[in-house]
Amino acid sequence: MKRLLALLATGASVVGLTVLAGPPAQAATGCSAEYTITSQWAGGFQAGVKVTNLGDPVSDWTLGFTMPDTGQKVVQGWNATWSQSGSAVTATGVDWNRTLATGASTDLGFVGSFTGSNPAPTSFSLDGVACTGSVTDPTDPPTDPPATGTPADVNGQLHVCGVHLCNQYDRPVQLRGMSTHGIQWFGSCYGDASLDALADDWKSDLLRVAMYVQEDGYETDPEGFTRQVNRLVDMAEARGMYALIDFHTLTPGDPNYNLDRAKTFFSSVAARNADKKNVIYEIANEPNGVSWAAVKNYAEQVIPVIRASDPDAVVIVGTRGWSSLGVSDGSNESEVVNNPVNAANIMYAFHFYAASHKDNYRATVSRAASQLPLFVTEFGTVSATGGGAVDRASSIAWLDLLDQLKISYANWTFSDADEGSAAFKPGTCNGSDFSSSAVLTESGALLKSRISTADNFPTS
Ligand code: IDC
Repeated sequence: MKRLLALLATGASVVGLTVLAGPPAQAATGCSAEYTITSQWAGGFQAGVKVTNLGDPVSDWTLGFTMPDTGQKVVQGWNATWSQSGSAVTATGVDWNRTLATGASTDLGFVGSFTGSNPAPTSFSLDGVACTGSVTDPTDPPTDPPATGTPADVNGQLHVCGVHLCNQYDRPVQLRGMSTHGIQWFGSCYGDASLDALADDWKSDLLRVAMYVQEDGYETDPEGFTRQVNRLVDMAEARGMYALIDFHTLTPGDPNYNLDRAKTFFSSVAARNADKKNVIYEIANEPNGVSWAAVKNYAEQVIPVIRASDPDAVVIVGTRGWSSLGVSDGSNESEVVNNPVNAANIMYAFHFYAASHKDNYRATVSRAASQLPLFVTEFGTVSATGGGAVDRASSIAWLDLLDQLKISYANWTFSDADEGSAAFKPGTCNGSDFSSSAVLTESGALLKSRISTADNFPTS
């Protein structure tokens, strides 16, 4: 209505109706900016800016602010395109936050450097209008007292509601946790001490159990690997974490190659764990070099096997192009939207590696999230090889996006593999310390700091 009035007031022609010019319409403007230094070290710092649009909807917005000290510089930012000229800093929205509705917020961040002091910036403005507003969101639900109990106790049996993962109160939740590495290689990383640390120190909501099928995995000893998976399901349950049972197909990329094995495996684990509330099934890690139609066919044969024993559990289906919703194969989410798996209570997997997969993948996720229930069952902070340097800016942009969209995630990997994606330094799993910061890699420290913040799961 407001927009129509604005159009009328400018004398525009609306469905054949011409109204003569009245006084020019004044767009409502206003914003608030909350600046927080999240960490600081000698000569450097990391800061976040939460920008809230308090005026009419804006698109292609620019945030501006002034650095009070001449030595303060933005080094690398995320969730916006950043630039600095002298003391003036600007940040413009990227694909997925380019438009801000009235009352909408977006969280931006950057790593900065300083030489003298590091005071908070001043003169925040949105599209040139000073951000003097304060934020009170009347739509914020009344805050429940913080839920007590473990993630699995508080949330109970999960189910899919609309595009979200919902808890026993039918409210959307985001689970944040870690994935094992291949359990055929890193068994020593999954004992009582490490899982205590994951539950108690990391406050992880879930453990993804990556059971490779090839590469000396399940196909070499079906019963032994089934037992190992069940043991980890029990260990997660004892600590109040969800367990995501990952049938870790990778090469060959056509999941139908393992169809019989999948049926045998899932019929066994679903029967054995049917009464548990903490189990989620992921039926194919990363289909690749295969059509969506073939993946869908596989899913429609495996899901009924699970449902026959465990009718109410959430099942996650891998997507084409290494679970990229097809993007890594030159496609996109529309192939799934137009031809969804014929089953209820399911979600679709999306995977990314932050140093390899950036804005166009984020744009896909932000678009697809309103149409498909998505679960990031695996992601890395490094390149798609699982190695290389942590891409901090891209990782934070991804994590912020997932938080904003309430998309659950598991990070690759809770292990001491000698590669950048591992959370622990090599050799950690031979020892008994899984808690001190000395055993964490850069990736592990980043993920622990993100996962361990309060969940605030809704309970009514
Ligand atoms: C990688 C491991 C690496 C191992 C390789 C092959 O990090 O140690 O040698 O698999 O088994 C995935 C896969 C996941 C990969 C990971 C990193 O799901 O199995 O792990 N990755 O390459 N998809 C994209 C990246």
